[in-house]
Amino acid sequence: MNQKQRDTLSKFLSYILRHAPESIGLPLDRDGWADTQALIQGARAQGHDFDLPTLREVVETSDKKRFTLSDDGLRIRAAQGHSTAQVQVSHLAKTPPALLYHGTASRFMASIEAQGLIPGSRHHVHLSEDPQTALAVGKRYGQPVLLSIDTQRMREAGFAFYQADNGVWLVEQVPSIYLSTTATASNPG
Ligand code: HQG
Repeated sequence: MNQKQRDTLSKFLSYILRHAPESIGLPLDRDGWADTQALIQGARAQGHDFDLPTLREVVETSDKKRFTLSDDGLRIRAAQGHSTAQVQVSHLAKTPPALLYHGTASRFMASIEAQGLIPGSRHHVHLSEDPQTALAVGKRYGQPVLLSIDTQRMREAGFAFYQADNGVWLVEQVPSIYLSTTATASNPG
């Protein structure tokens, strides 16, 4: 399988395991797990033909470790990014580094200053330990803006942080008082 084929399958898996499992009749449990054979069969019925070794290859080569396979290969889930109401992953609350980052686009900033960061259609706001990763996420939507989040003050105010299998940090929302704009090469502050 070449990189382009892996990307196509990865996008399909993100769609199914985060957003629309019902589109192939696939049940997910509350923690997001699907039966791998049911996934393979449901996908095949919709014209997406792959086997377990191929699935394993996509999981292992995913740049953001988007998916987790159980050790026995029987179950698979998306690490984070869900919007489907079938899933409510019980992530463990964990103490994050003092600063986390969120990348967004300049056109969203007026709204973010007014409302803070809100999850949109997903279940959480996604934060990164790494400013470069956050900036790359922001670039998907336009002129990128890097925001840093004062997690210590948020924790003092009672906000819980969670970490997904792949290291992405999750929080329900970030009120704007905890946000600051960080200067970058493309955004000199
Ligand atoms: C913005 C990628 C207006 C927010 C990454 C973002 C991530 C607001 C967009 C994962 C707002 C939501 C998620 C407000 C937030 N007003 N806009 N009040 N609050 N926004 O895609 O964080 O490649 O749902 O800044 O690694 O961009 O898909 O979230 O621009 O972990 O595996 O609303 O996607 O992973 O967009 O990205 P998204 P995101 P994958």
